[in-house]
Amino acid sequence: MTQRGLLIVVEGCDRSGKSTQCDILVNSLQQKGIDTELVKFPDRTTQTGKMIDSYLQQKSELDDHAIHLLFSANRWEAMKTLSEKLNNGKTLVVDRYAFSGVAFSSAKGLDLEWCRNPDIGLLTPDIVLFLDLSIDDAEKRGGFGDERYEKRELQIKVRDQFMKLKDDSWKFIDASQSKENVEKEIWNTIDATRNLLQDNIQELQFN
Ligand code: 2DT
Ligand code: MG
Repeated sequence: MTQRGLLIVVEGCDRSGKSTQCDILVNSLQQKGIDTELVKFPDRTTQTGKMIDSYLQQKSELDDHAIHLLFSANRWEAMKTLSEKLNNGKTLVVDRYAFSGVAFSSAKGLDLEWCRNPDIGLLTPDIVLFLDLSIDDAEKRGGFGDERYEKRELQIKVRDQFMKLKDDSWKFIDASQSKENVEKEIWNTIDATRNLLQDNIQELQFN
C-alpha cells in the first residue's frame, strides 16, 4: 500500500518570504526523493480564482462576506484533486490556506466564528509552518505591494488574528533571519515532523 503524502501548509503575513520558502521546500523534498508538489491559494486560474484576482487587484468590488465565501469555494473546488494526490503518495506544500482566509476576513471586521464555518470539512494539514515576521520588519523589506490588503494597518490586524488561530500543529519559524537560515529552520522542522509522522501516519483527516 502506498503511504499517503503529507499536507504541509505555509502561512504568514505578507513579505514573510512564504512563496520563496515554499519553492525551496518543494525542491529540497524532491531532492530527497519525496514526490512533492506546490499548491497555492488563492488559485487565481479557476473561475472563482479569476473573480478573486480581480477583487485583489481592486478592479472589482465585492461584499466582504461574498469574497470570503469565494476564497473558501476556491479551496473546496480543489479538495477532491488534492485528496487523491495525497492518497497516491504525493506530498503537498501549500502556500496559504484557510487560516489566511479567516485571518484576513476577520481582520476586516467579520465575525471570527462566522469566518471559520465555510472551511469546516476541508483537509486538515499535518503541519502548519508559520513564517513569523513583525510588521516593521515586513515594511523594511521594500514596503508592501499594490494589492488590496497590502497596507500596514490591515497587516497589523491580520497578524493579531493569526495569533488567535494557532494550535499545536503550528510551528513558528523566525522569518527575520537570512533566507538560508529560514530555509534550514524549516527543513529541520519538517524533517523532525516527517520522522514523527512516518511511524504513525493516519488516514487523511478533515477538520
Ligand atoms: P497572495 O498574495 O499570497 O496571492 O494572497 N487571502 C488569501 C484571503 O483574504 N483569504 C484567503 O482565503 C486567502 C487564501 C491574503 C492574496 C491575498 O489574499 C488574501 C493575501
Ligand atoms: Mg500578496
